[in-house]
Amino acid sequence: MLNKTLTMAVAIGVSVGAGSSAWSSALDDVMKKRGLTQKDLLAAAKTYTPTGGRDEYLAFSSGGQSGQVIVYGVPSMRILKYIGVFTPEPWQGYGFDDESKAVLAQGNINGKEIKFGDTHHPAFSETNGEYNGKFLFINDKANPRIAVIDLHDFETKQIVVNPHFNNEHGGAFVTPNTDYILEAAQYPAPYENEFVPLEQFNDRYRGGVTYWSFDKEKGRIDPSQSFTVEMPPYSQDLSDAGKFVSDGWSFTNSFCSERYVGGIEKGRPPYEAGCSQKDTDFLHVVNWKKAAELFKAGKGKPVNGMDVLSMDTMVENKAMFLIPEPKSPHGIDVSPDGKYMIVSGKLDSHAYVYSFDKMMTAHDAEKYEAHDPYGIPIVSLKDALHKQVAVGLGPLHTQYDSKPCTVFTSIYVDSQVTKWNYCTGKVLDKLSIHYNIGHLVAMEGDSASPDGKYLISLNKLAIDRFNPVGPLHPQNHQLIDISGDKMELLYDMPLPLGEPHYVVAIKADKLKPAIRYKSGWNSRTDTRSKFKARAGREKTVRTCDGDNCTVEVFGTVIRSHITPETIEAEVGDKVIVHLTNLERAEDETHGFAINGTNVNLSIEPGKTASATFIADIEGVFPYYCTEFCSALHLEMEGYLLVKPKGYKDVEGKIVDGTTYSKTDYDKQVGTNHATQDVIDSVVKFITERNYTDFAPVKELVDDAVAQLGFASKWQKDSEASAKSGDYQNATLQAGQWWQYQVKAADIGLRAKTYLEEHGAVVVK
Ligand code: K7E
Ligand code: CUA
Repeated sequence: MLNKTLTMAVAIGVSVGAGSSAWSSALDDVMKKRGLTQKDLLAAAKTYTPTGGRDEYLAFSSGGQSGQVIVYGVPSMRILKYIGVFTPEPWQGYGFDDESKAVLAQGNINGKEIKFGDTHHPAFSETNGEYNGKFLFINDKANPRIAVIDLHDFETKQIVVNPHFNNEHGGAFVTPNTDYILEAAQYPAPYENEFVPLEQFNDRYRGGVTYWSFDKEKGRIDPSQSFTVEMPPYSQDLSDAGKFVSDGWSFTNSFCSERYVGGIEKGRPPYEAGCSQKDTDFLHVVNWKKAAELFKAGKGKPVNGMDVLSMDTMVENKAMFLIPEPKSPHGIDVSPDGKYMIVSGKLDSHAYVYSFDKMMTAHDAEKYEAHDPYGIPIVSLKDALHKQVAVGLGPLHTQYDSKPCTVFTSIYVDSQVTKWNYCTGKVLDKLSIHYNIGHLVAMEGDSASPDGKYLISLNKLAIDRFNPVGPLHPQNHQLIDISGDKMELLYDMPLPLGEPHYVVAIKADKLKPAIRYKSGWNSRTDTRSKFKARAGREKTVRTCDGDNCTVEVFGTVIRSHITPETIEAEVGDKVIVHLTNLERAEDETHGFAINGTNVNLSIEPGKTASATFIADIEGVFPYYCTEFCSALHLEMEGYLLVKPKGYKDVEGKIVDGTTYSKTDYDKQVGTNHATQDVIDSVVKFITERNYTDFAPVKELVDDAVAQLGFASKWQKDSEASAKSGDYQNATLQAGQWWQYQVKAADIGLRAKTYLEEHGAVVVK
């Protein structure tokens, strides 16, 4: 097999070498053939990551309508993972195993299963305003929900449904020590789950911001400690939390403060017109620390099981005020030192820089220009503004550079990124992008200490940038070098999974993801699974309560078999399969799928996963491992037998398709001894060297030793069978002995290669 592959590779090599289209080893020649310029080569050199190389940053992108999160590396722009969040994701068994179905069910609304999410804004957990690499939060705009993803294993652990809002956009934004996760409503609606006519919009419809309390010990949102701050029926948009000087405050902008209600079908001008008449909308400034105190002092009123702090309570306690902001604002981004807030208006060509110091001076002195119709005081724009800068048409979002006062703002209408200085108000550079940029992300660009280096432009339209794939185009994420004075476009990456909005990027070395789970682990709850099975203790139990019978399997998977290899049930039985992956080896995931049942598990090393289904039709259902885990992966199989009710098993036993003699046995044993010689030589190579200095090799060696242990068990069985003259079983058992040897050899060779490539030295 190996020889065959080698011969093939050599043959291909020869034919390529001889053909006229061969690449030359000269760079010039390759450039000419591909039509590349020096500038292209330089850009390529800045992003190209050689085989085995790692990225400096990991970017977590919202997956838009896919309801997922997309993880990719920067600067290589290689996609590493899709994390199932609000939507089933078959590869990870997310939404298929019982454990993750329970997570998705937390997101049911009024008892109804919600099959998609519209993710917009991911946010990392923070310590003192710095990303700490522990958790990622993301919102669902369509169904107001927030999800918690644990970055220990990149799995979704929790979904909470907002009890007050019927829509939201301004989530998820965290406070500097992850005390709260902010979620702002978008389209106003009544808090109570009842019908209220649009005629009562001003009185009964409401916006607001929910402050979800995060239990850092448990790594979960605690709804019992969370509350909503009631706001007028303006369409609240994005938020950001203050930090350092502005810590304790949060900022939420809004559009449609006209409170316009459309109704084009009744002859009313559309929302579009009515929501953009005024020159300004409102920035909501909230003292969330004060609000949290008010909540704890019992000043909230429960609505749908969670407290609401009314506008009156907030105003009485001087905990909320408004500031006018440019027409139809969109993004709000607090500076790394917490002193400034940058807001851009989609229908204005300016970015507005607010000074926290100034707005507080006015607020403290109660110097208000007016009150809004709900009695909320308004600090004048003049009293809060630091600078107003013309940045381009349709500015949306802003990211901070590592250089002082330097920011990058996305300019939607002009399809540009504008680099400017918010201290002086000077525009420094403009770069065209392709096309219609939405958000943008600089490395750790919304933390307390942005890294600069790279900027990614998250474009709404790709149009002509890629090979056409039909009317629905991929999104285009463009990588930009921002290390110098001038921005330089490096690379286009198509993203074909929903419309991402925001992305956050973290230094890769802040993440410490696990390689394996503790054995028998329910990864969705992060507790030991009750259904964990150990090797040799697998069992299948059938119990009946009257006519209702349940077949429950406590099984295991390991290269290359599923235990049990047969599951027997009667038609109508409920079948529950729990499988524990016994592997400790890195990347040895096994899958489990059964025809016609939607059973599809991904069982990573250590994990226990379960599937429950009704065996509702009789028949024979093969099941198998869906991950190509080993040379005998295809043999990782079994049968679910669903028998008619009351079926009597047939007499007799299984007749082997092939029979074996002493000759076959001797031949197999000969092979095994030859294989053992190869293993011994590999073992010698490894143990002569300082292999214990290499952690991955030590793990491989542990795995190989385990495989050899299994081999010797089967060797003993096979020798015992041969001794009793049962050459049929002796041959098959010798075959199993050899299977384990092959696995050990495979692992040993991987270890040997690693040592060769990493300069191990002979020590004895
Ligand atoms: Cu600008 Cu949802 Cu943040 Cu889209 S949002 S771009
Ligand atoms: Cu396990 Cu394939």
